[in-house]
Amino acid sequence: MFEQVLDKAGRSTNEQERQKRIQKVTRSNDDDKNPCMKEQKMSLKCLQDHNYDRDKCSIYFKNYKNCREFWSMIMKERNRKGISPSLPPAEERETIQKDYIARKMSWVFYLIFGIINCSTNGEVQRPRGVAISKASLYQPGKSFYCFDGSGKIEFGLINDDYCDCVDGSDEPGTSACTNGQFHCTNAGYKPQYISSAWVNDGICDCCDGTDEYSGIVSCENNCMELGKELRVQQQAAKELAEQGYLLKVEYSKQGLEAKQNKKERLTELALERTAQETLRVNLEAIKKEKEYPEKEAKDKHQQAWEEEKARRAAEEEKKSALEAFIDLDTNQDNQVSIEELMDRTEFDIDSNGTVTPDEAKEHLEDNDQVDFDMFLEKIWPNIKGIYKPVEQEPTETPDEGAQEARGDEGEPNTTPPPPIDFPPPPGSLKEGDPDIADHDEYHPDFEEEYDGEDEEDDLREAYEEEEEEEPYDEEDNSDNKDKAGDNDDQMPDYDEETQQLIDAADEARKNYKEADDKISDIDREMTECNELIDLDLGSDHEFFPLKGQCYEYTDREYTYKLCPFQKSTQRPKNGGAETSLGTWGKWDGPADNKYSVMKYENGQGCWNGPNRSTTVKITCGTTSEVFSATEPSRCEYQFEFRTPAACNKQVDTGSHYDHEEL
Ligand code: MAN
Repeated sequence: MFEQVLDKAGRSTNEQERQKRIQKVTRSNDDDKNPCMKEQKMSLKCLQDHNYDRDKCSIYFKNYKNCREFWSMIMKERNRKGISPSLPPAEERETIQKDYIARKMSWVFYLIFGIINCSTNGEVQRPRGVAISKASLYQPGKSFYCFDGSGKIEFGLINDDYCDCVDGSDEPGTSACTNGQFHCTNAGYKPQYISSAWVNDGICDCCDGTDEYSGIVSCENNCMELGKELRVQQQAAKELAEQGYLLKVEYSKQGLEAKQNKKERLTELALERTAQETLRVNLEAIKKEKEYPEKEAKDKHQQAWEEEKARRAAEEEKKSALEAFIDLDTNQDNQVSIEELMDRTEFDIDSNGTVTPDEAKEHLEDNDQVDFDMFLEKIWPNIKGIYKPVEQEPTETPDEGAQEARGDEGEPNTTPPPPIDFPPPPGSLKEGDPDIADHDEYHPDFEEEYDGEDEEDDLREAYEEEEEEEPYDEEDNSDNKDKAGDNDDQMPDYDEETQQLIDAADEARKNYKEADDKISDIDREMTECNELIDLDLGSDHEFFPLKGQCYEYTDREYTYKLCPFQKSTQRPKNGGAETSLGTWGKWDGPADNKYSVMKYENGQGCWNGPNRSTTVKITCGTTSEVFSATEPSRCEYQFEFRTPAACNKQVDTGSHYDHEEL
């Protein structure tokens, strides 16, 4: 401490003045009157040792000066209080020093007494620019060894303004070496090393001014002011850290509880899953059991429907044939003949405008005439593609009179097709069941129905009735009536028993699905639990409350967002899409401060560059917030984030600042 305000002015005094001062000092050799006797003697000894080169002893001078200032202050205080004598007797001085320290409890004063004690013990002997931690390497009267081993010189050559050591260690207090280091004690503020090349360069680098002792510039010692400012800041930081730390403790508690809860929940879920798995297996078996008869019944229903569709198609075919037959049978003798076909231009094979007998006969498969049965079987399939029905005048439809006129013989019977009546579900009818007979009539043979009933009128009536026929039994299929009316190709509803089987299978499927879904929910929750348990939320889980939160920071161009343990993003301030700046990667702080840096990786690709990534530097704060976001290198972002989670109990206020002089 004492060497911090080196007496620069003293360096310029001439030898005569210096001797006078030494004599004056020497006169004050009464221990009782001079409380700084020891400090004085040490200064004198130093001067003698260094051939009265006071530069080499400035620290002793300062030590002595500080000592005197202290006792002068004590004397003034005692005077004020009316204590006599104002200078305490020698035997009381040590107690007074200690009391003073106890009263003030200021590290500054502690520092002073530390130096005094050191000085008293005669331990402080070091050349200018040397930190006390290195003082032992500079032993007066002994050779000095360059730190890098590049040489050995006499003690007197230290700070002689000539660079002897390659590493500059012999010239800490001069600018002779460009690579040496000058130590500013900066008492009251932070000690500091500066390049020894800056010594006496006319610029005050150390706040105590010790780097400028040549006199070319006079440096103020503003260490105390700086220190005061620093201590105010430190105190504020300390208080903030203390508040933050209280929150951190709470955060840790929450984190610990959350993890513990998740562990317990995991155990519960594992048990639940086992039970649910058993249930699922049982329900799966029931489902299969119900689905088998369901499938059988549905297949049969489907098959019956296919058959019904085929029957309908055949009926349609017959209906069209009948229509054509009646149309072509112009003489209404229930035969279509060569002559009748000759009147129809569509049968003109060679398109010469005339249907020859041969052409007509060819269409009649070499017959002169055919009845309806043959027409349906042999002729219609070949001519239906070319046949063109004659537009009927909307006159009277074939009536009873016509029927009479035609007579009864040879006219096909056109009993309308029966309504569709689907069979009961497969397996539900047994031999002898009265319904079986009906069931057997399910696909009535069209031809059978016409056997022996060849009246043409019947044929025509049947045709007309057929047009009006509803395809389903109105009572039994009322629901389907509309559907069938709208779309004859739609499969009818299942019969009751099949429907019951379907309902039972549906129920079994529903139960199975519920159990299966429950297991999926359990698995999802177990994954979440494990993720939280495995997530490194700090040494005491203190970062837990940050999970699930997002923090934004807006600069001139972008709004940045940090969602801890999830992602970081960027979006243009004036609107636009969000860009991923990375997803949670890892803690990336140094080994001794792992939780001071977060890394978010693999963000959106940067054109011609890397995938975007974010480094988050974390410091202590009483609230959690991003307070800076920059892009130091293209697509590599840096956020500064403060949070109580980063506050520590042991706050480094920086007040010690390695003042080795202590
Ligand atoms: C966008 C932003 C910037 C980034 C460029 C790179 O404009 O994501 O931060 O530097 O893309 O092209």
